[in-house]
Amino acid sequence: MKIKQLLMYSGLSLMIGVLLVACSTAEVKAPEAVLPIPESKQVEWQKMETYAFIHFGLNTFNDREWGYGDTPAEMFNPTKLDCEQWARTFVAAGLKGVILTAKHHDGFCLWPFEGTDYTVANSPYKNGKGDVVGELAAACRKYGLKFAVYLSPWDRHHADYGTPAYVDYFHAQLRDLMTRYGEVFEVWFDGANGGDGWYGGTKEARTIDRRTYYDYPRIFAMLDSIQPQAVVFSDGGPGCRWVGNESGFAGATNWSFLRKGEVYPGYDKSYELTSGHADGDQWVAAECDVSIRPGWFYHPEQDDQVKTPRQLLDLYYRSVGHNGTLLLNFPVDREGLIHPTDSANAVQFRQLVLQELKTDLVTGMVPQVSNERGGKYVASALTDDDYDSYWATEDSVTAADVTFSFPTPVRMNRMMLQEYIPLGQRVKAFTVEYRDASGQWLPVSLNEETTTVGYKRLLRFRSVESDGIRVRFTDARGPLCINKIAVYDAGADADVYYVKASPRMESLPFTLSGVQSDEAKAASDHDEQTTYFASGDALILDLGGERQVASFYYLPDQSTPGKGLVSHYELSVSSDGKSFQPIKSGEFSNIRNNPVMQSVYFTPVRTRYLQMKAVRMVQPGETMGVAEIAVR
Ligand code: FUL
Repeated sequence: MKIKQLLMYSGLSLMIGVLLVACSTAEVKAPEAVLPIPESKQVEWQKMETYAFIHFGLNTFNDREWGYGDTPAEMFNPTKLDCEQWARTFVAAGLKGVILTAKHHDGFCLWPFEGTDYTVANSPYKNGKGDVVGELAAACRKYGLKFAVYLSPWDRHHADYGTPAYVDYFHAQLRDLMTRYGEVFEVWFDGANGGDGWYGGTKEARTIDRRTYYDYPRIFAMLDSIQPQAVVFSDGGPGCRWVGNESGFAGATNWSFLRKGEVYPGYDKSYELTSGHADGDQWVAAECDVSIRPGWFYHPEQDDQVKTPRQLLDLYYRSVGHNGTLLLNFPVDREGLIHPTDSANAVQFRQLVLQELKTDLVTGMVPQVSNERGGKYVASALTDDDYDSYWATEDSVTAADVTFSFPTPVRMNRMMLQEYIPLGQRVKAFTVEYRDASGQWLPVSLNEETTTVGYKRLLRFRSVESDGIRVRFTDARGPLCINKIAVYDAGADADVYYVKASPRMESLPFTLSGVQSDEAKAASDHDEQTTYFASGDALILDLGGERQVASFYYLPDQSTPGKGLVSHYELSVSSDGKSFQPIKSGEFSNIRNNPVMQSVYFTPVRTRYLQMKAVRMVQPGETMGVAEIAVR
């Protein structure tokens, strides 16, 4: 061939080549969506991944988790309140926004809502001129954080609670909150509803129909018109759902779906929410809420019980890494500040995440795939940084392998996978394997199932040193649409996972009166997984002789759902074990959803016997379950 001919020929083939590529890109259609799919605001919300919660209000000052509604507004007196300090902490901890308890169950408003006098306007804070909601909203704008609010439907202060008049009040209150402070990214409606309360001084129990009382359809319509970008949280959504526990984790299997109309606030099968409904027809992804301390509100005695950076890291893997978001609560203290231990631990947690997932060993690599749709939906899309580019399989293919090979062996122990959720959540099962020295593929060692992926799945597996790693997608609800796979080496400590700390239950020595010691053991063996079930409605602790006591501790059964949970108690003392004097009674607020250690403090008293009586159980008729008990 002459040079000229050759040039013409290669020019022609280049043109043909370019045309072919152009045609194939143009021709290959994106996979059809597999329903249900998220609204775009739900996708943007999920991309926030971690954000803060603030529990602050009268409970901060009265040492309660659920205020009864009778604490005077004058008790709200934070002397150094600084919302900018909160905002700086969140930024340093990598949190993308914050949700504030504008009103908790006690009915006290952190903004000067004119529909009630139970607000900051009647507190000493800034001589009644303060507005915590407004101050936090401004701090968020200044520091580039998103802002949102929690508004408790239950109101233990309001005289009309339980009647239609309260529903009007609640809707007006929400409208006021939604129109004063600019855009909110989320609106948080709690599931705890109805029960004892002050209710304008009547001090009674009021029940409501949790499905219908608040007229949620009207609320959602209001929010759609004035805050259309807001994602609405409740046990069942519609924007995002509760994850079914207050410990901060979702199931390894976690579908972002619910069956429409089934889950309502206070839903009794809340354990289903940890994994969602695989056959659901509504997109309602999970939000994992957890407090950095045992309680949601500040209690000084919990200053040394702040979750460690490693504990938070573990929760991150089981929330964000399990297709959920992490809503991390900070109980602001009595001065109005985030306690230094809480902020230090949150910031170090962030650093641990960044350290563990610092270097993506496969970034920019083009893996080998066993099937490819073609066009733009090719293997190279798996390792780029564009959220909207993804690898997809052909329509009929719901199982495929993705294999990464390295020139020399590398250490690997973490993996991140993301499905392209705007087109739905599809993956039902997958495995991860590495190539051993003899070229054989072996499964990596994991401590959880590899089923769903969703928005994000993070895996921790025992370190392997290998020149190959592959993901085998074995089952899906439609063709695969995967936008990211990343592989990391989290360092030399990568195989040391968090080990659950046993609860701090030091106690004066005691025996349980009338109970065989081997039977009673479960209540004081420092093992939170063993539970003693009492035969009657009371436990009598015999201290063996007169001792001074000032506090009592009760860790309820830790199984899911918890058994034998005490909701109301009475403590009494006796020197002979027969006639008892009551010293304190009250409620273990929120014990069903947050079964952490309950502490009761009382005026120090000398006694030999201390009795805890279960006045009311969460599930009437159950016998009292005690994982651990202590007295000091
Ligand atoms: C619960 C409430 O009852 C707690 O007090 C807390 O606000 C938590 C986040 O939600 O259901």
